[in-house]
Amino acid sequence: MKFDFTVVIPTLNEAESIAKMIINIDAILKKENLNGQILVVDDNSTDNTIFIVNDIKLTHPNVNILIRHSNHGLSLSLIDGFNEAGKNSDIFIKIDADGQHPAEKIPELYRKIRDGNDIVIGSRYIKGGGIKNWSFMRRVISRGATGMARLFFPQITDPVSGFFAVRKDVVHKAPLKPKGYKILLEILMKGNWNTVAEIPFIFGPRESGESKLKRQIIIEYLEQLLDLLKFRINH
Ligand SMILES: Nc1nc2c(ncn2[C@@H]2O[C@H](COP(=O)(O)OP(=O)(O)OP(=O)(O)O)[C@@H](O)[C@H]2O)c(=O)[nH]1
Ligand SMILES: [Mg+2]
Repeated sequence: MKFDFTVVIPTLNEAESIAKMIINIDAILKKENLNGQILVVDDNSTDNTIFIVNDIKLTHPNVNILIRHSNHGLSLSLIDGFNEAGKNSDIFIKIDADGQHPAEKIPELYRKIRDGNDIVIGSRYIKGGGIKNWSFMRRVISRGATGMARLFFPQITDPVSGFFAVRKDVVHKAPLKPKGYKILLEILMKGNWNTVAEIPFIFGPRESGESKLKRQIIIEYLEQLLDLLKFRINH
């Protein structure tokens, strides 16, 4: 079956929120009459995530799960997820499982791609966007991370957002590096795109479950920036 787009949700032990997330997205798609599928890309969670998604799958033919047994990691999961999604759709929308990204904005992300944009980014830093309930320290780190990425893309306010839509052609064959957390930055740097748009969103607090954000991720991010700098110099 062919779908107009795939909503890709990476998961690692998100049993507390995944059912709510899928049901909410599915309801939005139905309400807006959109022919989208939902693909969970799970890194072999040790909680009930897989069981819960498989259960929903029984009654929702547009819901699927890809379970990864090796080479765990967020970016690698998304690359695999895009490959899987590309088998029956040409537009991918990435959203987190923990309720921090507003699923109500999925139709707008999709429509803006359909209007001709190659990438549409949910931005925390344009008018109407923002961040809720973050500690001072996390705001500072996030601002720093975003500021460094903006040196590469001054026209984009949130090049490290985790909430975005992209055309298959942009990522297909792009030499994306599987390391790190910031896949959008890789896509912007190495993907095959011409037009990008941003829409505002409020990054809410994690609704439940545990954060996977570790200190290691900051080091990986700096490595990623260095790699992208080399890439930019060589291309
Ligand atoms: N498949 C897969 N998913 C992951 C991995 N790490 C994180 N995720 C998922 O990626 C999304 C983002 O991870 P979070 O831990 O929420 O990161 P964050 O939003 O920056 O941090 P918090 O604000 O603390 O939630 C969530 O849906 C996670 O379940 C991973 O290694 N593999
Ligand atoms: Mg989160």
